[in-house]
Amino acid sequence: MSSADTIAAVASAPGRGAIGVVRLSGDGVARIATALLGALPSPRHATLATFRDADGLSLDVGIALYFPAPHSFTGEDVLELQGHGGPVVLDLVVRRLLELGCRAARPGEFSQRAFLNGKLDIVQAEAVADLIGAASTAAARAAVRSLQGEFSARIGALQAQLTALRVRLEAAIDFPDEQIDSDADAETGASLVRLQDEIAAVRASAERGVRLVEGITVVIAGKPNAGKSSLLNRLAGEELAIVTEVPGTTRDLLRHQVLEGGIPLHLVDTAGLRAATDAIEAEGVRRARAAIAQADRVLYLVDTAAHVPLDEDALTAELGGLAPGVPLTIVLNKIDLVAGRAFAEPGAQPPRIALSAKTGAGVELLRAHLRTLAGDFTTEAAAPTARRRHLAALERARAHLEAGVAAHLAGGAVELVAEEARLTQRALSEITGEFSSDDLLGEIFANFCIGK
Ligand SMILES: Nc1nc2c(ncn2[C@@H]2O[C@H](COP(=O)(O)OP(=O)(O)OP(=O)(O)O)[C@@H](O)[C@H]2O)c(=O)[nH]1
Ligand SMILES: [Mg+2]
Repeated sequence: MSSADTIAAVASAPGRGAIGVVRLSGDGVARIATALLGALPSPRHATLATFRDADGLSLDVGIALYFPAPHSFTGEDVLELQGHGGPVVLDLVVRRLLELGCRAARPGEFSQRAFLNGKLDIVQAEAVADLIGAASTAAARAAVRSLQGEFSARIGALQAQLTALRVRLEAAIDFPDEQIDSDADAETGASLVRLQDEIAAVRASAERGVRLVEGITVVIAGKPNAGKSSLLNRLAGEELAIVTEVPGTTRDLLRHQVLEGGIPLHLVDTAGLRAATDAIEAEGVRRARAAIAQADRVLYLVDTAAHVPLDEDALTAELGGLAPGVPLTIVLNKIDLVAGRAFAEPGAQPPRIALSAKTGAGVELLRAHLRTLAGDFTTEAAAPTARRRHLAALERARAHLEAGVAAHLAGGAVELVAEEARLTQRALSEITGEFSSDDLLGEIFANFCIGK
């Protein structure tokens, strides 16, 4: 497939650099290359060339690489120019290319063309963006795995099983006179159950993949003065939040990101939970509760010095006031004031850690705990990256399959089971892009860098 529009963009990062890369793709590449360089470079050979303007004056001297279709990133004719990496010189080259009939590429347009020409599926194209945006080595490794097609292959395997199932079901619909024997029926049931398990496994892996890219949100909560802001500052390694002995110091959410074990941790300091004394504090407490409800983990701080001995019943009652089901870790703070020792009981329900945000004693135990929590999502060394979009599609696939299983178990019409199998397959094909609306595609590629 070729494209009438020839697109051009700077592919290297903005700013000054040793080398700047300009990329072109489309039908006009051969003509434009000849005009710019005086001759068409031989395919796939690095050719030293002078890039010239309309009057034949030199704009730059660099390397030209010509990749004729279909053996290129986009599948179209591609020219890559490696010149000097100054913003002005790169701009001159791009302007000359526009003069010669190129159009400025939109963000992600090269990748979009690669997708349209069957060079990449959507998951792989997204992995390209994830690799470029990776905030940690773990995320970068996972993105490469997706790029190499690992995630796509798992979806492909599910699709193949669904196709086989649908062929069997359609045959039963087409030849209704042939009595469906109980063997075939049992086989359909077994396939459905197997598919359910496998979709659940892919979903769990995708969930870890999303965590790896997005990180986990850790909300620091507790009563006023428990030492929440002190703990945030300690974990961040800088004095971000105001700390005073006045209860109710923090009123707003304060966010800071740290990397722990290669996973981004989004720390959120919150206003102390109590019956607020004024409208500002009331809003702060409302925001704190909202943050708690959405947290991947809540560190619930208790001022041990103010509770000697610790009243377990009171603590249980306090925790009962939080949103139900929030994953909690109890942090017993200010152990320096009670001459207590730092300890960690990660196996307790909920886990407990005693520390001092002020002296730093025990903070390493908390860090280790957080690393383990983040790792819970990512321990599977082979997890490829994934996105929320994929999770949503897997969820739709799961729901349709479940409906299919229910119809099958209820002895319902084969047509019903077949229809749900078709919808399951359709939801899965949205992931790799065989069945995606143009709007969705546009949205995905619009989030890419220009030149990618
Ligand atoms: N001795 C001791 N004091 C601490 C410790 N952690 C915090 N504090 C003190 O406790 C007081 C309250 O600390 P903050 O960090 O502001 O507490 P907070 O939970 O953010 O309080 P609010 O924002 O008002 O809800 C300050 O005077 C801190 O210096 C600790 O581990 N040991
Ligand atoms: Mg505070």
